[in-house]
Amino acid sequence: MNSTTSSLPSSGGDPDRLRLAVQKKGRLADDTFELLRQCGLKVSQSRTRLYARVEGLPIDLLLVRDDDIPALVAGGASDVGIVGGNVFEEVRLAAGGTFPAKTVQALGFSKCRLCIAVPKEMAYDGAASLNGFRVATSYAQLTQDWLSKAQVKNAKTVNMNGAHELAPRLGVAEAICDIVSTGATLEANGLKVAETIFESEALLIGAEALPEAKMTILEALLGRIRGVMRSQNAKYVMMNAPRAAIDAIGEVLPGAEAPTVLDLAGDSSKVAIHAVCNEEVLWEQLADLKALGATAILVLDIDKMLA
Ligand code: PRT
Ligand code: ZN
Repeated sequence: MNSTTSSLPSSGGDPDRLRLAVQKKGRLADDTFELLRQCGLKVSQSRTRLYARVEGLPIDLLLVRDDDIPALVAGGASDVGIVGGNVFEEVRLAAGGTFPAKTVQALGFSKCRLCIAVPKEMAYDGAASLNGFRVATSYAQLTQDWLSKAQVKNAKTVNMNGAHELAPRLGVAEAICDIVSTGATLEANGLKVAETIFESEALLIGAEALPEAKMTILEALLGRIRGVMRSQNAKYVMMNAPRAAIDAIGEVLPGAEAPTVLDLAGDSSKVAIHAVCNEEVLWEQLADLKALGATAILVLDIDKMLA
């Protein structure tokens, strides 16, 4: 997380278009633009400018640093924004818990953990092992909050905006608190996770209240986002099966609503079963279906889904 930039755009804009603040460039940006694409929204202008128009719904994008997104939404310069839960929670805590923006929808991408890490060779034996430590981080609020809840004594945070993993070797801190994804950065720097203090994913955040026209656009956007999220997990499963096994097969199919059962031409003992499964379909479950007599089992991706 980096420090807030100086000049934020002022509020205003077209009252009939929803303003959505997104990260201009970085880890969140790619997944955010992919989500917009899957929602059928085309970003019509260059991503290097501050504003971009969206085709498909009346939405304008505000292209900014991720750290600025919570304040832009809270201050009314943007109606909604997409930001990491880690950044949103840090800013909310810094504001003392009275922050005029809320989570509208967790988006399920950019998943990561905020972790306290210590040198590998250190014998870590619970929170008390951190007593008296300096913790290098750019998440001072989340870290302090955790340290005090865990009753760690005399620990303090040292603000760093990058290269936290070097802090113990540089002698500026005994531990760090940073985002961990694969764990490769910690590993490469001789550190290990001591505590996970926050689980994060990208969030769609929004102003506490929006005018009706903008609320209508937000609901249309949310309908598409939820459709994309549902279709990412969902599979369309087809098979032929003995008529007598219909109920047993329904119990094996993960997260399936009532399956469609179709007669097969020329064989009254068998049927075709089609179902939308809302959860991952595992190889073990396919083996169970086969054991129940199912044949020609097909598992297909779903492109779009609207409930
Ligand atoms: O320029 P701007 O301020 O907009 O971007 P930024 O540099 O502040 O943020 P950026 O683009 O790096 O990350 C944006 C958001 O992505 C974060 O706030 C998190 O919500 C999320 N995210 C997901 C991550 C990671 N994964 C991640 N791995 N953010 C950072 N990391 C870094 C981490 O800081 C550490 O240096 O990756 C390293 C650890 O990764 P592993 O895989 O080695 O464990
Ligand atoms: Zn940032």
